[in-house]
Amino acid sequence: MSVLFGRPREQIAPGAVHVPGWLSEAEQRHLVQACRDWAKPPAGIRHTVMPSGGVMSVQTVCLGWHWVPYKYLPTADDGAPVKPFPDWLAELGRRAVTDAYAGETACVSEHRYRPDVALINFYDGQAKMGMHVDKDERIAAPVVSLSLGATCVFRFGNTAGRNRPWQDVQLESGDLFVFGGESRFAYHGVLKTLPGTGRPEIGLASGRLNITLRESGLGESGPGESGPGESGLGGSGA
Ligand code: MD3
Ligand code: FE
Repeated sequence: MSVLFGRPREQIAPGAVHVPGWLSEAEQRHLVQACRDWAKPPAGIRHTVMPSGGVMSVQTVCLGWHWVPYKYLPTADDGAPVKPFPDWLAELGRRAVTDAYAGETACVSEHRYRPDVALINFYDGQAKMGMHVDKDERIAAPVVSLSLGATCVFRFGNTAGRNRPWQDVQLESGDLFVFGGESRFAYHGVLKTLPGTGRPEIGLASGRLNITLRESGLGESGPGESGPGESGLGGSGA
């Protein structure tokens, strides 16, 4: 019954798979509580400042590595070490990739997904994210996106540029989206969140959280033991 009326699992482009309602309500509650803990200082949630001096309307907290445009750092803006990326979150990411690509041999079926960075974005009623490509990771592993709370209008574009063609997709609380293969370096953005779609039952009466899981390609041991300075890849090399 529910499959007739619910939103079906859909591949919107090669490697870009939307799985509506992937997270149970209990999993969503657990993730919202975890995000509240991660948001606390030190190395807490903040508005990212762009090189232009512009300030993103979204608020972001990072796990594993700290993202600033356009690189990953071992410490946050306040100088504190980035919070660790927990094993249970990596396991959730692996399950997400396996489920999204179930029945398909392409992309990453043989590959053992090992995310080491999470970017957690909070959208208030006004926040949005312009069209962009995520290319600060050094490997092309998929990005896993988990949506919590208010519904948003997500725009998935193309790899050639920030203009048409694009597809607008509503992302609701509990939805999974995996972006791999040909879709990994496509332009995308968030146009708006929809008023009145908060989810008090998961602890998010207003606003939207999006968790993205990524593989940085910066090395196995994380910033604590082997930061960008030792990888031979980061910094100016001077
Ligand atoms: C497609 N976040 O954090 S999630 C981001 O809802 C970001 O907060 C949006 O774009 C959000 O960079 C969209 C969906 C998403 C995330 C990463 C992608 C789509 C992607 C990377 C490559 C292609
Ligand atoms: Fe993105």
